Amino acid sequence: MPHTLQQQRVLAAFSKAYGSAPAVVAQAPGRVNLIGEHTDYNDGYVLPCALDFATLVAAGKRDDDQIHVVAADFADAGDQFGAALPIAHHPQGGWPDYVRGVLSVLRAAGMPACGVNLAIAGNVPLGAGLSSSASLEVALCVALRQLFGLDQLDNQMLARLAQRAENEFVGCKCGIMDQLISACGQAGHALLIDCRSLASTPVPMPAGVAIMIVESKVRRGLVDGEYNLRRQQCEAAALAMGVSKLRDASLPLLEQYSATLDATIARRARHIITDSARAEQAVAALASGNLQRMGELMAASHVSMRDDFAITVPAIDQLVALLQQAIGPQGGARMTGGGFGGCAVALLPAERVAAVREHVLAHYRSPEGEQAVVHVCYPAAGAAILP
Ligand code: GAF
Repeated sequence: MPHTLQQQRVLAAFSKAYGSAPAVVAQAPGRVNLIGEHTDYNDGYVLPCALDFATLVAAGKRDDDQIHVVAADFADAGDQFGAALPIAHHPQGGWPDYVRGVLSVLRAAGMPACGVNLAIAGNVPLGAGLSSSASLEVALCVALRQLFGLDQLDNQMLARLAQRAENEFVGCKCGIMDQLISACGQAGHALLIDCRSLASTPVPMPAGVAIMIVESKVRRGLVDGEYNLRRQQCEAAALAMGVSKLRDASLPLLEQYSATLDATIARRARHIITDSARAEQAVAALASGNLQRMGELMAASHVSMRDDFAITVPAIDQLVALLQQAIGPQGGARMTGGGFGGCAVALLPAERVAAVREHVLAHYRSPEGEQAVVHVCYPAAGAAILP
């Protein structure tokens, strides 16, 4: 049982707050995306893995119609609100709005107006771009589905509801990748997800290949505004080229519009078209264990995020360059996630991990002078009820 410590923490927080044991404990993992960034809301391809870091939610029914929440990772900070719709935002925003958002969409999807006690604990690094918020949303959905027997909601539907909570309640217009991989991840595999149909193809991680995640410690400030702006720019590009989503565009089509498209909008579109194609191409590279090809695709993806999509920052560029230098031709590295800080992901032969880790710890410093934090991860299974 990989989450024993987190399970103990969430059970302790629940019993301290409510004086009883929960009826249900659910877990949902964070994620790392190997390649295909910002392609999800353009109906393109992504290639993420669920991580062996997770958020756990303990839940039990109450006799009234109030929702009570405690968060062990925020010094047992709490929130309380009524289950009756409409559910209002928390006056200070922050993590309570993810809980309120999920309750709001679940109530609309058939959850009764019954009170619930909730406790939350986890070990997904917060604010590092590893989808701690999606893992919280999905863990809440899975716990409440079980508590109220909402069996008509399959994992894909839960992922959609969690995404809706973030889009409509929290206000980040994210795509489906983070919630879907958290709900549907498969141990030992990345998933190639077609974000139009939501069909996913499991891609086994080749034996002897390590996934390294390196936290840059660059704080991701004002990210939602930039994220939503990228989404608007992609929509503008699709509209200008007469397609419903950039998934339906191509480099030749982009070329046809080169004289009339705004240069920034054209670069945003080029990133989406090429990175979605790279996600598809990465499947063959991984399947044949071709780390050199995978490294080339990851390097091209990083350049595209830096120059065309403009979502990297100098410290992340430096971190990725250090990783690429230390890894050499057998493997590669790129920024992963929404951008403007967060983490780099690297794929490399397992026997190179110690040397690469040492190189990065010795040579990288964030703008505030912090060392990187290095994790070696194993692709985990998606969300589940814990025994
Ligand atoms: C964030 C979003 F939540 C995802 O939907 C995705 O767009 C990602 O950024 C970039 O690939 O994690």
